[in-house]
Amino acid sequence: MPSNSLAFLNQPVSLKQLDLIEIDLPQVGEFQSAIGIRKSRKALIIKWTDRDDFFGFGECACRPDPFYSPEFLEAAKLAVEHFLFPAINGAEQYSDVATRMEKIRGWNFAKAAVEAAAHGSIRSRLGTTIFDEFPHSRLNHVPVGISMGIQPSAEVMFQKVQEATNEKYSRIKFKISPKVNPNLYRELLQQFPDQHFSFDANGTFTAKDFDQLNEFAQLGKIIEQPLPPTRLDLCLLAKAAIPALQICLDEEITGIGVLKTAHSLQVIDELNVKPGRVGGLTNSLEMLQFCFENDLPVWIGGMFETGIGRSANINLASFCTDATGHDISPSSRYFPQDIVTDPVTMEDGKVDHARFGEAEVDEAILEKYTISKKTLKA
Ligand code: OSB
Ligand code: MG
Repeated sequence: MPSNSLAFLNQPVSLKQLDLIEIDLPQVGEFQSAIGIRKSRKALIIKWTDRDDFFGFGECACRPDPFYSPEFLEAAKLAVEHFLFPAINGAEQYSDVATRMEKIRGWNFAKAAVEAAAHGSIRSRLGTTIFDEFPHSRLNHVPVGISMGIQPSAEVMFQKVQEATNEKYSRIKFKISPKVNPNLYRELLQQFPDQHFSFDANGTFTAKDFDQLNEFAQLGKIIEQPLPPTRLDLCLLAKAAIPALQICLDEEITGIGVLKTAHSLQVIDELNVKPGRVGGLTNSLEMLQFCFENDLPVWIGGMFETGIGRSANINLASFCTDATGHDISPSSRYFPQDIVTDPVTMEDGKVDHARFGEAEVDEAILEKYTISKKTLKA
């Protein structure tokens, strides 16, 4: 695996202290999916300070509840304090950070935050990143897709689609569940023949919903995580029962092993990579590598990240040269105020990876939204 042999993995690291900074960032509006309604963005920001006072930040992007993944924010804080911090304390090179965390099962979002913070401390010391070494071509301008929450009426939805199309979003993803009427979309899709559409069910369809799932599949668009995670058996049944079904996996794919399994079972047509869900930057690059080698379409998802997590997503997205769009909308779509000095903006439906991949935290703004802070001394 080439991403395993990147020289960056051997970069020395040292740790003076790890800060666990919990923030509560106001959102622009509410977002409704099958998972629930989200009104503000709670996140755990990890700051890694090395012995020469170079520092970097990482974002733990899991939800405050266990409705997307088992990991939730309060618990992730405990996992970092009681298990991840003791495990990484004494790491001597970048790859050690991920390797030492392997003995702790799960907690991928927390691990990704710690790894990203270590990565940031190296970036601030050397000015280089792991992305600089990944041997694939990159886009300078990354196309942006929009993830649209469940809307109160067909009229509102139509209007939102019109707005997103006017703003040049290159793909519109609708949140769905078995409670949503598939007929709502038939006309809508016809009215925007040049727009790319997809659906995201967040694992809400089960074996008894195959008729309804078939109706969505008949619309000819890919469906993200139609069935619950850890149910590749249901993906197999659904693929056999519904020939039109095209599956993008999100929640299911927590590691390279399950990705390879899903691929060999032919139940995955596309992969959504989120660095938090897969446990970090190194794991994300390994997955991109697998997708490129196997011609599996891949794009980068989102968890409503602040500018910190968003910058990692943008870097990863720049390698997905064939993707229609990624869930990396501009900061202003999510937050009245982001915690970075240069919040992400979109031009012509694209974000500039060189500019927004290098996020710097505005520590005064970070402090303004901090609700708790704990310092762990190495
Ligand atoms: O399923 O992709 C998802 C946000 C939180 C949890 C799960 C998901 C999402 C999104 C966010 O769809 C999309 C975005 O960040 O714009
Ligand atoms: Mg999803």
